[in-house]
Amino acid sequence: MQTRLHEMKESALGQISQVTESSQLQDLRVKYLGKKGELTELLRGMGSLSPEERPVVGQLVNEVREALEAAFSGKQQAFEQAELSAKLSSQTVDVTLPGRPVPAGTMHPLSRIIEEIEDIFIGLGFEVAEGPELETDHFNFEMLNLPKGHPARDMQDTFYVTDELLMRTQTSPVQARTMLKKEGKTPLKMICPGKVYRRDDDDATHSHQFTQIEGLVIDKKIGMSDLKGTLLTFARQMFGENQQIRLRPSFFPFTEPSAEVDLQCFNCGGDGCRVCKQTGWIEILGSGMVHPRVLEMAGYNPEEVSGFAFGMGVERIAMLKYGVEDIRHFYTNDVRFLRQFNRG
Ligand code: 2U9
Repeated sequence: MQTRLHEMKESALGQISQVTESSQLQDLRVKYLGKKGELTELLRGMGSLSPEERPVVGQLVNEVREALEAAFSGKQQAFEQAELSAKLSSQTVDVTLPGRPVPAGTMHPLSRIIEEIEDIFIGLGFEVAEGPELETDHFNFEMLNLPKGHPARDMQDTFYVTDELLMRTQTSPVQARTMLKKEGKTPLKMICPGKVYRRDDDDATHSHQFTQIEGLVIDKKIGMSDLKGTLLTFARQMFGENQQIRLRPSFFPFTEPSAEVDLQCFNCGGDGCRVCKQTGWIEILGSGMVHPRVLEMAGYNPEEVSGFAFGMGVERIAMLKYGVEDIRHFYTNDVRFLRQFNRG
């Protein structure tokens, strides 16, 4: 039996050293060490040995098993090492190859205009504030002197979510919230940019969702002259140093008096053309002195302080500045349109 064990060991080690594939190695392992393998079969024959022989043969069986296990795992490791080396050499990275260009995105024209307008007003000492797009009826309407039943808050114009919640129709509720937070303190100089929503049919100049920037100044002795000076400075920084503006009487429930602000036509210089519809002037924003009721509701004393406010549609400003003829270009993300705003 001992001779057979020695022979088996020699033959197995010889075969293991000859193996060239991992699957052959697996077959050999089954052949010698498997449940029905040769070594296991030999062990079964141990019952016929004498008590003196048994421990000697038992030890020899263990030695043979260990020798075979070591040979199998040595060979297995060699296979794995060879496989890894082959993989590494086939996947070598050529660091001298030129990189693939990653196309950079461009800033959206509306974001650019918002930043430009913000920069102008920050330069004049204004702060920038933002607020929720889903608003309460109270902040969107009541606080702005638009009581229930007022024609300007017609159901047709507003996306209601519940009886009390709606998509804001203007950014003014942000100003109302800020005024309450300031608890009547002055000065207050702020602008708020953001999305607003109105029930409207979309066409070349209307969109059910658009971007507004509104501004508000409250302090002692604020007058129409402050309003005009501020908006003239804005118009000149935005559209060019020699621009002229004019104020036209208007009406808004939250300002009294109210004025629409026109810019002298930059296309014809005021002579009248297609751009200004032959009037020489182009409307760019709405404005007015904050209504005493609005000041009062938001915690300011209209006997002691006064303020002016204004509002503009960012898309309208962008369309005028860049000569865009359809507001829908801003929302459809055609890269041929968007790329034109980031040259150089
Ligand atoms: C408070 C008080 C007053 C904001 C104002 C306008 C005039 C205005 C329109 C311009 C084009 C809206 O985007 S648009 O359709 N806005 O004409 N907005 S005064 O007045 C306020 C705001 C907040 C507390």
